[in-house]
Amino acid sequence: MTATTLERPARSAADLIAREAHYGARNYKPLDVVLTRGEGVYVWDVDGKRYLDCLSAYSAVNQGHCHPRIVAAMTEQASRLTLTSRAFRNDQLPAFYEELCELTNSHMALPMNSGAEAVESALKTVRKWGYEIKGVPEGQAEIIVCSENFHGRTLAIVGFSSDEQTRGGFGPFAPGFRMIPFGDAAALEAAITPNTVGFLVEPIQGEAGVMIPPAGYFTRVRELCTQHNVVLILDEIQTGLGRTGKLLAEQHEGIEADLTLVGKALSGGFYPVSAVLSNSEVLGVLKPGDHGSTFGGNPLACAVARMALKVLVEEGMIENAERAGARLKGSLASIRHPAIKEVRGRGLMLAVELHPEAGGARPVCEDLMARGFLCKDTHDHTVRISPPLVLTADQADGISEAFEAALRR
Ligand code: IF1
Repeated sequence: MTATTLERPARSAADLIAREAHYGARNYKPLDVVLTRGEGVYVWDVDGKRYLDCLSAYSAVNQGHCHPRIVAAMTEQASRLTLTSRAFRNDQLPAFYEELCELTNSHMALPMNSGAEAVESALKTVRKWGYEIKGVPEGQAEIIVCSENFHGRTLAIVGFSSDEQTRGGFGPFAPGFRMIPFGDAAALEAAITPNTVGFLVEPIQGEAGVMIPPAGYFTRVRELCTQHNVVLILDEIQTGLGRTGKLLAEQHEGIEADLTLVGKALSGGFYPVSAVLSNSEVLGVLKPGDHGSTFGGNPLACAVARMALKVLVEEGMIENAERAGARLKGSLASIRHPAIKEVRGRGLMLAVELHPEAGGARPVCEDLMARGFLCKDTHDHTVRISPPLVLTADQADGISEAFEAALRR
């Protein structure tokens, strides 16, 4: 560090924003709020103003910001052992496997870091399963995905996105993917061929605007996948770990996926931790050397994730998501305002869609920010509301009151 850097005084929000704009890649356009501290549902900006976080880092902070028990687990493990690589064993990984598999009713788990890596890992695994177990001819495996999906930012994943900005300019892309409409079981049936190895789908499409499929869709999807020997891969990276009021969103549908992907809240937002959960023998096709990651399954990640799962369950956060979510959805739905087109969602994964004439979701988010509530717009007209799962009834009421006031302005 140079002397001038050391001598720099504390910076204002405007100055921090300017430096970020100068040195950082410009792949985001965040709200102009510079956060420096968090606790539970609240975050504070550099000027000391408090906000209720209605995004939870896209559901990574389900347990609330800086949960003290996760802080303790992380700092304790950080001063003991952080990384061994998988060339050697560590004493946290077995407990992480055991606790994660028992909680989610899985046979096996594959630890990774980001959500996109978990998705990539599942895609690799189902292809290998297809060749070795299903008997698909080499190089012919097909994976079915849904339009309006969001599964991450890697090349294979953006290659099967239907969003022009997500995929545009990044080709050429990997072959072997077919796209069908979300929520349409007949389209799935029509798209399955003898070479179909997997169907990758979100239980509720998040980025698409919190889109809930028709009742019975997943029952039929499960039947079709079983009937045609297709691996059902549910991306629960956003919907999983309590967000919708159940541990996994599949429980609302009464089904079990073959592969379930979790990430985000698996660490309570402390650290990138993801996993592929296997409820069949699909993960069994991976042999030593087939797949891996320097950081996947590291002892720091495992210690953090173990505590993140423990507090989620022990502190009743999943039940609270159901309870507080029902209250918040009810109060949002009771707002009588012509701008509101629809209030939808499950648990604390909620969205308010505005009519196109209402002037867009971003101005509403900016007004909410001024009132001390941080929300994120999506697809121009939808405001997503997904606060941490420790939200109280009063805080839920505060969100809908602020939302109504923002609309009335
Ligand atoms: C960004 C969205 C949310 C995900 C599902 C996998 C991943 C994600 C269902 C990849 C990630 C994030 C990424 C974040 C924005 C965000 C997002 F608006 F883009 F769609 F949450 F709704 N599957 N979603 O939602 O996980 O590799 O990021 O750990 O800025 O790209 P990751």
